[in-house]
Amino acid sequence: MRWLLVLLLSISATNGLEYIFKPGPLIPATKGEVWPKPQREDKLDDGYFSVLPSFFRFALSKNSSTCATLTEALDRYRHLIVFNNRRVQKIYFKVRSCHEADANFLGYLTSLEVELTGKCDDEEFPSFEMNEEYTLNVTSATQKLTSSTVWGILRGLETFSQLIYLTDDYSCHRVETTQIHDYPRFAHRGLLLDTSRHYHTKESILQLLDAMSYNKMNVFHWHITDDYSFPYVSINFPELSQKGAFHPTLMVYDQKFVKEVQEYARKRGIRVLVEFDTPGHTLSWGLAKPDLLTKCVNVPRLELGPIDPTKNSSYEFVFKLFDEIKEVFRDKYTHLGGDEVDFACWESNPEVNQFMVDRDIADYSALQSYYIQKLIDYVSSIGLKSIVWEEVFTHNATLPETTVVNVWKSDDPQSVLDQVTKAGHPAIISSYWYLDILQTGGDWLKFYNADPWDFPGTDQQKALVLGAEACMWSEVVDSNNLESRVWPRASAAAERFWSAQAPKQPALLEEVWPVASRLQEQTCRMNRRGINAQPPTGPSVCF
Ligand code: CP6
Repeated sequence: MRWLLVLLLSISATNGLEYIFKPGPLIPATKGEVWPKPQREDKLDDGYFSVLPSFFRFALSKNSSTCATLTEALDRYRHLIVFNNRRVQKIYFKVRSCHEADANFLGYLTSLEVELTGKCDDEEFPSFEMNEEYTLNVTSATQKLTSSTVWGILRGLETFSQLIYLTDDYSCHRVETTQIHDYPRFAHRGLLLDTSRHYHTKESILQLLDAMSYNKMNVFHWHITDDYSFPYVSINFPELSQKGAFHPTLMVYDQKFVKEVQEYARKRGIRVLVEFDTPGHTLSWGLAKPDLLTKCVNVPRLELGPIDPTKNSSYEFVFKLFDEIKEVFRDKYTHLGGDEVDFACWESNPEVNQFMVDRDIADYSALQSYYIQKLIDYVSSIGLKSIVWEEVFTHNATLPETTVVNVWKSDDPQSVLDQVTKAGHPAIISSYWYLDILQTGGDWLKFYNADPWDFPGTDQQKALVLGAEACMWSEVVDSNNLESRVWPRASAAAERFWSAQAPKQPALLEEVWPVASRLQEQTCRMNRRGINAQPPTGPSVCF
């Protein structure tokens, strides 16, 4: 067997980490290390506490505000601390034996004090402006988590839960003394899920949100419709999903579920950013509304194209849909799409061409801009902020400066980011984190080493980068393989989006090894919590 492994590994040893990690030691898991790495973590000494998970509780400070979001989070994390540690432990047989004899043993940690200094409002949804900063002290003097917002408390609870580890003989849980002051590097740390190419079950979407919170990601970018299906059950236009979903009742997201997703996400400090992509990627809309789409004239294999930008009825329809989106989805931002508009159909249609002549629209890019400008103006008039894919910018639409541009193409993201931010637009960058593009073991390192600030630009331009997203386009992914495709590869991106920029990106084995070991532990941790994350790097074992 072993020679077979050596043979396979030497055949595939061409690039990436499979070259570095030739057969040798297993990838170790460094326990009690936090992923993503906190901005500031100081270990003052070698002291540690023992924890008996079943006896541990959170204690709200007497000065603390409280609300259901907070108390439910405390319950959730207490549950995780108790139950995610139930794999291989002798604790049930050795409950009273974690009293260590060595000088670093500080006693049992039976509770963590939690203090929310600001207000807590269960009606409030997380927003782009939310503050996620927290302080966590576990020292002989204080054991306390403090934040001015409930969002900061959520992040701090995640960190605290990760600090608890099981000793190598599987007998006792410990927390080492530590002082953490933490906050994100980028406010927008997204994960895009495409629910049109394949249907993703409700359970797997909620599970995805759980795993996002384990990695401190805070934006669920829901690419809810596309050419292949329209699973959103619209209030104003129920026929869209009746005709456009893969199944009219089983493979849809009804209003109840859309509410549930947003509530589930809110409780975890995650925003739901919905994308109804137009004018391209809308073939599934045409199943219920054929008149909405441009008729292609003698184009081989194409009968309908993008939304017809020449008809008033198109705008009336799309505006009415966005009226509904504004009511149903609670985030201030909405993603308007605007990517990959195929011009073949517009080119073929004489009425479209006449429309352009009449209005002095010089080319099809300008026609696309004509459409999207109208949409941006409308959406802004009803109080929503717009995010668009990069073509909307590169095709020279006249955009309000506040329009956020989502850079996604991989040919030259650095120069596009430079142009977008030079023009004063906020930007989100997705180009480097395509989870659907799969290499063999260790391809997380390319996700880890790509950086949103890696473009030539002034500090002022860099400040316009709101954050970044990892993208799960679902051409070959459904609920059967979603989790293992996303995790832990998206965890690599999550650390890049949250943590401070390292002075040097790891490349050599000795630089990569500590990161790989921490990611190994994050993977094992997700496994313990019921997430089917795949082994990140190479041969390993999780407990
Ligand atoms: N679907 C939609 C896609 C992509 C985009 N939009 C896409 C294309 C190529 C790559 C990655 C993603 N599958 N609607 C572009 C934003 Cl490499």
